[in-house]
Amino acid sequence: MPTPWLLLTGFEPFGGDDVNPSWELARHLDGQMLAGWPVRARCLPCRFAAAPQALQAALDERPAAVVCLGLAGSRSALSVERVAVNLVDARIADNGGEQPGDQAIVPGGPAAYFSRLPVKSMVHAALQVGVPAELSLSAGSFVCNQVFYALLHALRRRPRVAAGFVHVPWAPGMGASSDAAASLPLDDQLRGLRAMLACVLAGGADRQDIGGSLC
Ligand code: PCA
Repeated sequence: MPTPWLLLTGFEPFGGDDVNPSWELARHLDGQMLAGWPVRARCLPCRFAAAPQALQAALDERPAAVVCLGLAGSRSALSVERVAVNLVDARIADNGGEQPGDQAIVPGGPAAYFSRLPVKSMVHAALQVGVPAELSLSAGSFVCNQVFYALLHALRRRPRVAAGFVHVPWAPGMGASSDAAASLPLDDQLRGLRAMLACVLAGGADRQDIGGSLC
């Protein structure tokens, strides 16, 4: 039986920036052992036409758990995404110059998939180590949501593979478009992420905390 391993993805820079903290985090953990699991990191292109295929190539290597990371530049906490929607509506062009609007990711596919990660336990684990973390009900409608949806769609017949998505903030001073008010030092992000991943790899049921949000 091959050793189970964790696939951790990040994204290449986009929107004119020359760095993406999601890939900096994934790259840092590449080759490390977490809770006895080897971590393999892959960098995904920020292009609608190429990201799902790049993800599929990594899934074909049969990881036992998958956590995808992406930058959410307006957020100041690690955001564990709960739901991926079957929608692309790009506010900016991707790195290939494409800007699709109001399209299904998988025509005829389910409207949405829920994360398969223990999302409340992950938020709790990061908060326990002093790192701001939150649940999020929307991964947006750009390439991150596309990858999150494609991930859960691709794994729909592999129910034992834990899989989901975490958005990360800018680190201070990183990226031309970074907003100092919404940033978190990379070391803190890494500490919170390690705590979250340990929780994923422990494989337990999610916490039953009172949560959710009111509008
Ligand atoms: N963030 C973008 C795409 C790549 C990334 O890191 C998003 O939130 O869709």
